[in-house]
Amino acid sequence: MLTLYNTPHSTCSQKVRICLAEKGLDWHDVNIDLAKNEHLTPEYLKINENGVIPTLVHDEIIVKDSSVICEYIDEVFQVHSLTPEDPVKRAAMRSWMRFIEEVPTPAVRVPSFNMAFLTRFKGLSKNQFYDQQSDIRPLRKEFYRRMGPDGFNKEDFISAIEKIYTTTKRMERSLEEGPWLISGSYSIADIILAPLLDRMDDLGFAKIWNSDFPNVVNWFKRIQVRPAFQRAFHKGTRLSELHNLKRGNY
Ligand SMILES: N[C@@H](CCC(=O)N[C@@H](CS)C(=O)NCC(=O)O)C(=O)O
Repeated sequence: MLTLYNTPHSTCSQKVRICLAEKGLDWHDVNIDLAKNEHLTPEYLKINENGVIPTLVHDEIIVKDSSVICEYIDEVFQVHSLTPEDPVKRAAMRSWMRFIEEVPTPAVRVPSFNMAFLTRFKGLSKNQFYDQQSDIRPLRKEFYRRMGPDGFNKEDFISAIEKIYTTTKRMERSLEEGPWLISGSYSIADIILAPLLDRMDDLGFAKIWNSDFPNVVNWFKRIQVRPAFQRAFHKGTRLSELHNLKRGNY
C-alpha cells in the first residue's frame, strides 16, 4: 500500500506523482492544505519532522524528500526503470539531481510566493508574520523570514530568474547529446526538472528559454505529452487555475 501526502499544486509533489504514474502504480492520495498549515500539525510532523510535503508511506515505511522518494520507488518497483544501467550515466543522473535541488528548485519558490502564495499572509505585520508563519516552520524559518509578509525583494527575484536561465542553458547543452538529460535515457533527472519548468511556464516565464534554447523547448514538449505527466498535472494543479496571476512580470 502506497500513500502519498501531497498537494496538487506543489512542484515537489508533482515530481513524485509523475514518477508513480510512470511506474503505473496505484496510490492513496492524502491532500495536505499548505495554506492551512496542515503540514505543520503534530500528526504530520510525526511522519515528516521537516514539515514539508511530499511524504510517501509504503506499508510501514516512511520516505521523505521528493527525489529520494523517486529513487526509492524506482528501486523497489522495478518495472520501467527510470535510472540508467551504466554507473557512469547513473552518476550523471545524480549530479543533475543535486544541481536541480540546489539551483532551480529553490529559485522557483521565489516567483511562486511573490506572484501567488503571498495572499495567505495579507494584513499580517512583520512581527505577526514571524510569530504565526515563519518561526513555526522547522525547515523554512529563514526562507520565510527573508521573504516577509510582502514578498522577496527585486534583487532576490532577479537572482531567481537568473538561476532558471542558468539551468535551461545547462539543459540546452546536455540535450545536444540526445532527447533526455542523460542522453538516451529518460530518467528521474528529467522527472524532477519537469514540474519546475512547468511552474515557470505557468507563471509566464517560458520566454527565459523559448527564444534561445530550442532543445529545451523540444524537451518540454516531449515531456508534457507523456501520459504520466498528464496524470500528475490533473485539473487544479497549476497556479494560474487557482490564483489571479499577473503573469511574466519582473
Ligand atoms: N526537499 C524537500 C522539499 C519539499 C518542499 O519544500 N515542499 C514544499 C512544497 S513544494 C513545502 O512543503 N513547503 C512547506 C512550506 O512552505 O512551509 C522535497 O524535495 O521533498
